[in-house]
Amino acid sequence: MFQPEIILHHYIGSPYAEKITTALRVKGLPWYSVITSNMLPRPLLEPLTHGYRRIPVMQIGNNVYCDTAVILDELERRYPGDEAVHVSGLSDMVSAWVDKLLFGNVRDQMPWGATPEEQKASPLHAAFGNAAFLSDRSKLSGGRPINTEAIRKAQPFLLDQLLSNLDTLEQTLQGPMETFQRHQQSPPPPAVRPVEGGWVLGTVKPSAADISVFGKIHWLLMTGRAPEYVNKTAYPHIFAWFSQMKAYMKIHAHPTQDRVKFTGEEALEVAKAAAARPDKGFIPTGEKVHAEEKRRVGEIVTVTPNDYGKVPVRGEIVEITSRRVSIRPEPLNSVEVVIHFPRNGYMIVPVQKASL
Ligand SMILES: N[C@@H](CCC(=O)N[C@@H](CS)C(=O)NCC(=O)O)C(=O)O
Repeated sequence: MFQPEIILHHYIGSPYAEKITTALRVKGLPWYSVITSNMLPRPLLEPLTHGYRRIPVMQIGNNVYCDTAVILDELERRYPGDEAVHVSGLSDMVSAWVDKLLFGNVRDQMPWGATPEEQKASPLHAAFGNAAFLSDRSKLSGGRPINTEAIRKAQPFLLDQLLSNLDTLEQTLQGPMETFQRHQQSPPPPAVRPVEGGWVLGTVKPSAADISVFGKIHWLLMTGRAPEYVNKTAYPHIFAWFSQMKAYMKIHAHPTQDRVKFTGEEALEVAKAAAARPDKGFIPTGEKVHAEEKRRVGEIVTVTPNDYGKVPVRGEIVEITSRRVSIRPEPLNSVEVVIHFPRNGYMIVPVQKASL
């Protein structure tokens, strides 16, 4: 059987991982799925990520892609397809709104501190009631203990912010959905480009904007509390769009190699084999770098997320472009990798060569 190139390290219930599984299904790509723990430690992932602790992580050979932004970019670069998933800068702007605002709104409505009785409802409830998971998430966001009682008390008030952003989404989808429904009733003449679906940016096929929004709405619906405030009556266009996304993925997902199970050990073997190739498994993209760029290939740096999970990853720059930085760390357990990060949201700081 043909072996998928893409390996996704993820766990079920991660809204960011859901963004990538959605992208793979929209694009109909075959992929291996390595299920990780939903908290640290992840000993089999560490030789690939060198301290970067967030999920998902995509691996192709010994190239390791950290953060959904660079993962989506790389999927589009390697597997462009007939309709770009990216729609100029607009889909990036929508994704930023989703990841910063909508993500926070939905996270605030999670079943924080679920009681043993509530934990029976779903794996999501079990995680949010698990003391070890809560302590892991407190470390992720800087070490302050998470006061689940205070969050639960604030939830009704935080909900107003979620609803306000869902209203924005509903309004955004109204135009594209109505155009789609009109075209279904009376199709446009063949000379006019067909409108297949009413997607967030009014595109013919789902764009990165749809892919980003889908993960967070799916996460929200997993809480099970959603019907109280998110339902078809209040948000008809969001619900119609959500069903349409699910139907689209059902039709377009790779028919036989969607989510082929793989182990962490097998993934490490793939990385080692790729590093043994003459090009050491890495070919630069050759893409543009900003004219004012200060960092250079060959420099030793640390790359650290700006927001949370701020663990620096140290290595030598092998490529730097306007959108990504790629570094080669000192191998861990003899696994030579190149790690790619997006520029946006990550700080690149030079370190003394002598101290590497
Ligand atoms: N900006 C990152 C955020 C990823 C993120 O926050 N992932 C969550 C899971 S949904 C996470 O890693 N939580 C901590 C962990 O799993 O260790 C991305 O787009 O990939």
